[in-house]
Amino acid sequence: MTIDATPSGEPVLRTLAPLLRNLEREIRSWLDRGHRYPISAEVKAQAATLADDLRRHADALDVDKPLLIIVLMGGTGVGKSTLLNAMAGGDIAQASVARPTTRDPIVYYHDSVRTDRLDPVLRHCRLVPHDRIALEQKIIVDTPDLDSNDLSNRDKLAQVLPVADIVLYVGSQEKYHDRLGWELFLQQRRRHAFAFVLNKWDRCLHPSTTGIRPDEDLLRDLKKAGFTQPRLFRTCAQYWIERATGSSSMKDPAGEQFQELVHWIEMDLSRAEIEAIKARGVTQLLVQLDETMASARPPDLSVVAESARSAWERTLRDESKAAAEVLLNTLDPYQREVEHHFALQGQRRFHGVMAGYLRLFTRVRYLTSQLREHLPMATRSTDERRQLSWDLAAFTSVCSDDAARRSLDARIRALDNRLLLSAADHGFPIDFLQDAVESTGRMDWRQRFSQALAEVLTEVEHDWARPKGWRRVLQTIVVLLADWLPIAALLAACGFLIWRYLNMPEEFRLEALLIPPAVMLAALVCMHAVVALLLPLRWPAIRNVFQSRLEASVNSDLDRAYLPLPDQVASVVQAEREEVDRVLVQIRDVNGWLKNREQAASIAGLYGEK
Ligand SMILES: Nc1nc2c(ncn2[C@@H]2O[C@H](COP(=O)(O)OP(=O)(O)OP(=O)(O)O)[C@@H](O)[C@H]2O)c(=O)[nH]1
Ligand SMILES: [Mg+2]
Repeated sequence: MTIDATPSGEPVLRTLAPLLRNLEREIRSWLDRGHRYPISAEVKAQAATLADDLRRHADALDVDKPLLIIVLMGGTGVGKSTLLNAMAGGDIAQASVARPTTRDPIVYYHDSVRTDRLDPVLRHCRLVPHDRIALEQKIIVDTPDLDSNDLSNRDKLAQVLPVADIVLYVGSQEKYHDRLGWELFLQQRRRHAFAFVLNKWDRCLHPSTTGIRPDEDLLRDLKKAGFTQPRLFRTCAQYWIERATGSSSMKDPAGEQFQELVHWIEMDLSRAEIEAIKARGVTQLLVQLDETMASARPPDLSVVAESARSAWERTLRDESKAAAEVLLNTLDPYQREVEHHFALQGQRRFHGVMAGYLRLFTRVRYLTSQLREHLPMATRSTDERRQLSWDLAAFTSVCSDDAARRSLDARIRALDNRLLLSAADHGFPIDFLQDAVESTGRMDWRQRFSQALAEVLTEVEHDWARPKGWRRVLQTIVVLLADWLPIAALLAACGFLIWRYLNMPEEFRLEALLIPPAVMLAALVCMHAVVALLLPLRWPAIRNVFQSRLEASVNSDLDRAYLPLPDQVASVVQAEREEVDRVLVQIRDVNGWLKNREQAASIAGLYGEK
């Protein structure tokens, strides 16, 4: 990575800090928002941890000279503290045969570094300053072991690990590949740069019982873990301690590389390498963030929403048919009342004698009708029209309540399930739809059905009373005839009587006065028959019209309530998907920015390839 200083001397990496802070804000506000698409607690926790890491990296980069943090990690007794002491050339960390020895992390840093610049995690450790200029930009941290029974030691290591730029994984001849340490390494290898130390090299020189030297065995395993050219240092820390104190009882072990390790830390990890490692750390963080966000990316539901919608159309059509039938069945027992009501409405078309005759006839005919007792009537009003009307809303609400009691409520609940299952069959995840469908199912369907009944009843009545086309012409003629023919018959009969009286007075009898009303009555009866024949009013005749209208009305109600749901949910999920995409684009932009500056040659071996 070419993270060289810019001509002004300012490190390019520093410009990364605001980008990372911005990304952190994005992630946090995404986490704070409610999501329709369920995001697992694990992904949320991971995203929150990564947001913390972003902040940490941003703070670490927002300086003139970034500090490289090298963390010693390994099992108890492998010689981490001895190694730090040997590098420091003094008794910095307590090292002993007691297991475990180190209880608190020790931060070995240059005295020019302001401690308030250190990551808060490090600030709370034991701080040991030094004045070695070669380690000016480097901080070495000795940590408690990762494998003793004291679990608080592991916690302390876990707190320090996130700040590590390089993890120096220390092992010894008997402990370079213990399960706990290796698992931790595998888990952390993608988050940090790794270098390896095989300490107690003096004990490694003789092949083990397996016949393979520990360093070769370790290299082989590292290769399997993706580290093809790892930085491995074979050291004998104790030898250098003893040498410094002049009490050396050990011989110079062949192939020992402690000085190479010191040289690597002091010299090879120059400013360019430090910035490259820092940048690489950011890249690794961004890759993880990318994976985490990608796993939280909601699917595109637009296509499945479309097919769920068409499947729902069919289901709702069937359901409307069934619901209309149930509602109509509740009307059937009241057919006489409905006919009566229609008859009363129909009478309004006639005037004069015919109107009076029909009123009388209807009253007699429906004498047995239970309309008045059964149904809420508005008969208390003095207004004649209202006297004839009935309370349609109350009637339909009685019917729809009855229907709901019988089966409509259960049908709606079953409908919810059918719709959800059918959506699932078309690939629409039920979880997203369940709430919306169930709350639609909980709507006041009784009231809606009652309204549909009332509307359809009014519509049918309106059409029946005011037909269109040829039926309108027929009705006008019939009504005209019915209104005038009886009067004309009466007048004709009267005229005939007068004529007879004037011409043949001797033949006139008093009973002859009954002829005109009889003729008029006959005309009324005939016209009534014609009306009944040509403008029939029977429940079975209007039931079919009523059923198809009711079906259409219920269908449009159900469609309006349910059909938009898949699209609505899909578009909410789509908006969430776009939010995630926006964050992903930002992550990839920053990563691209870093890749463009990649050089990596001198730090390649510190990273695994998988
Ligand atoms: N033979 C040999 N012994 C060593 C070497 N380095 C360290 N030791 C010894 O190993 C023992 C443990 O060393 P420490 O430095 O305390 O080990 P540690 O890894 O810090 O252990 P914890 O603090 O418990 O995690 C000490 O008695 C050291 O003298 C070495 O290179 N060769
Ligand atoms: Mg120690």
